[in-house]
Amino acid sequence: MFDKVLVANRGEIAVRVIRTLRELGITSVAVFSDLDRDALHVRLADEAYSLGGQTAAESYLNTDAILDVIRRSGAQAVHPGYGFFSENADFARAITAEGVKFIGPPPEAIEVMGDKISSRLAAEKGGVAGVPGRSEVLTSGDEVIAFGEEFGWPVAIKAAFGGGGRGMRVVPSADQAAAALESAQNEALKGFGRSECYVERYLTWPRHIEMQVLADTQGNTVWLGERDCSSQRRHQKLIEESPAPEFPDAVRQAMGQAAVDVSKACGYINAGTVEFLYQDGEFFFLEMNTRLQVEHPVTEFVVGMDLVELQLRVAAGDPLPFSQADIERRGHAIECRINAENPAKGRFLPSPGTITKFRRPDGYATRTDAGYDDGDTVSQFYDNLVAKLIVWGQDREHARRRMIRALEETEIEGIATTIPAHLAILTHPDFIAAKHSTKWVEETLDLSSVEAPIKPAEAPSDANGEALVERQVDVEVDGRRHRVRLWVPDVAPVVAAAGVAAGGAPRPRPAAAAAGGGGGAAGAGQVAVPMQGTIVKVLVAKGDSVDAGQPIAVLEAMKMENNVNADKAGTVAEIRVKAGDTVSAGDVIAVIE
Ligand code: MV4
Repeated sequence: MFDKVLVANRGEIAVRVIRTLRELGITSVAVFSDLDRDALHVRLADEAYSLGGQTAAESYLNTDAILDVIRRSGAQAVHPGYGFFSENADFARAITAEGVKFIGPPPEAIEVMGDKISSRLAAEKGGVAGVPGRSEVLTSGDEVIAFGEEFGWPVAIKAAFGGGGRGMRVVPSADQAAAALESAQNEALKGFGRSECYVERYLTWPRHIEMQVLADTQGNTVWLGERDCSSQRRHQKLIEESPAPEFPDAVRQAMGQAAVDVSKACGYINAGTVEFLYQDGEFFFLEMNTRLQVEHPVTEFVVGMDLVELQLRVAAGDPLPFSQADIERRGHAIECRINAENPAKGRFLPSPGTITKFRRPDGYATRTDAGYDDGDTVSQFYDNLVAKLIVWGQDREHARRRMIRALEETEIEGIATTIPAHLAILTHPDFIAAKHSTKWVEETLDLSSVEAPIKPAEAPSDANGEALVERQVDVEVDGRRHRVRLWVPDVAPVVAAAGVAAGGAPRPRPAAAAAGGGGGAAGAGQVAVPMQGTIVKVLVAKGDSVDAGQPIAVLEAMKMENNVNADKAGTVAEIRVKAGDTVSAGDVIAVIE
């Protein structure tokens, strides 16, 4: 086994890997960007080295900086986590060339599975059916039409080097084929640097079920169990569970064997996940993820294993300590991804900022994998996953109720989170009855009444037009404790600032933008940004007259653009930012008189 392992990641997954390293007595080496100098993964690691830089490209994706830390620290292996270098064959080769182990699959397997056409071919070689389609690069709209005429409409055009649904086009009929192919190719070229696309039959109401596999260097490959990841929106998973509900054991066994066959067909070693679409009792190979996934803890709970420990063991050359027949699955596990996003009205707007309070849930079979603690800042430059809540129960209903209890117990202040959306999903009759598919959150679930967790949907003001902020106060009435919400004048700006800022979702709502101003200046002409981000564009100039609610600037945070609006009508007296400037929650960017 290794003595020292470098974790080339940040946030909850770095924390999760560091914990197992500690348990195994292996020295952990963290790396960090300038923004993460005091991050939780850095605080928990045995050693930590600066990579410099702020953005992912400048820090966690800086190969030279990481190679330099490997040399200086003397680490014998690198755990890449997910994202960043986890599916980068060149990085795996670069560290292998230095005699350092990549804790993941061989680079050749990463490459085969990174190209969706070659991964379809690998599955075919393993005798596993993909969604009916053509494993060839499309060269004309006519080929799409020929396929649609033969297999029926709609069809899906997908980017060969894409994944995660980006670059996918659903084509309902022949007349739209040529235009859809062209736009898919353009998006693929822009997003992935490669324009190749292929065509498949489009399944209209599938469930997304994925199978965890594990392979050692002695030729043993096993499947551990499936995860149902059908609760998602815009291809971002919200809730995952295992076992998949209403999933016959005969299908599970067949899917497990299919996942093993696909893995063997590409020479897979280490932990991996084979994704399938499941519809009308049939499953089809979709793609293989050649990394440890975000949702791996639900499998850990059900099989009672530490997947990171097993990754380390097989990377060190040890055989798997069990065979397929030894693997038992017990009970049911559910994971909720707590993102720094405001789910109000189903919009899921990014909500970076400082976490002023974080109370984790506790209790039986309740696990929190968080990348942050109280006082830590969720930066606009990285993933907005703050924490994962994972619970186990003896069956699905016990796990569901335990998750609701755990979510209700969780207190996060200073940023908005997806917790209200999770509660809406977990208490919905369709989820309870397991009638949800991949489209359910977006097409059926009604989140219109979900409110921002920190701040009311409208920032109210009193009769004098003075800004009000929300406060929670505990009162006792006849000995019974009640929590009440009060909207009061903002007399304690330092405490109020972060909470109000995070709830201040940007939309044409006069008081909202300025409510982030920390100084309680709503309606006073101090236009403040509601969240940390980068100014993309300034839309007005000094001397312009503006209406209340008129956009003043465009702010980008976590890859989404948001308008920052005038809090009152008047004349622009001052503009304090220009395109490219980085701003913090509450910064005043313009003054209106
Ligand atoms: C599909 C599909 C239906 N038919 N392919 C989206 C993510 C990417 N991994 C593949 N995706 C899909 N491919 C065919 N032929 C529906 C989806 C899909 C989906 C898949 C998994 C999880 C969520 C999804 C949400 C929308 C569409």
